[in-house]
Amino acid sequence: MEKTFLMVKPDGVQRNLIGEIVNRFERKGFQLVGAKLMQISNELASEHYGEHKERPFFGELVDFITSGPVFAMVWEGENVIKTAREMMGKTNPAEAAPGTIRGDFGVTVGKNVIHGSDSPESAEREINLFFDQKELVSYTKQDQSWIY
Ligand code: RTP
Ligand code: MG
Repeated sequence: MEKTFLMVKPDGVQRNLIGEIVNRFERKGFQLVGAKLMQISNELASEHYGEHKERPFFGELVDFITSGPVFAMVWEGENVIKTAREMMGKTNPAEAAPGTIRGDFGVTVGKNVIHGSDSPESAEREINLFFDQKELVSYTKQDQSWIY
């Protein structure tokens, strides 16, 4: 089953949006297979955002993503990579549609609440960068007749 890497950025954690964001993906029907609150090192940030290292905002991006804890997650489901990107909205919250996470909670492009992998290749790379295989728990939903 397809997996993606999603991360509540430091602004989202500071603004108490972890629950809101987890809730949206759970209610959509995706399955959480790994999650942790963590502090990103400079090395990990530079590796994660390596594709942007020549861009003028790279320094700011690394400073911001290492400025406080993030909530790193792996989610599983059919077409989850693309659908999660759609649920996040456009990179610049000013252009993100209402109803999307960035459209509902973001204001500026530098602090846009959430990260999500943008392709199958980046999903695999980012999952392996942030998680050990043993931290991921894939499971089948059980017969729920015992839950009331
Ligand atoms: P992300 O990687 O964080 O999920 O965001 P994204 O794919 O939607 O956007 P991307 O092009 O990968 O940019 C990575 C992050 O860099 C910041 N950014 N700042 N100042 C600027 O013009 C600018 N442009 C991009 C954003 O925080 C973006 O999420
Ligand atoms: Mg990106």
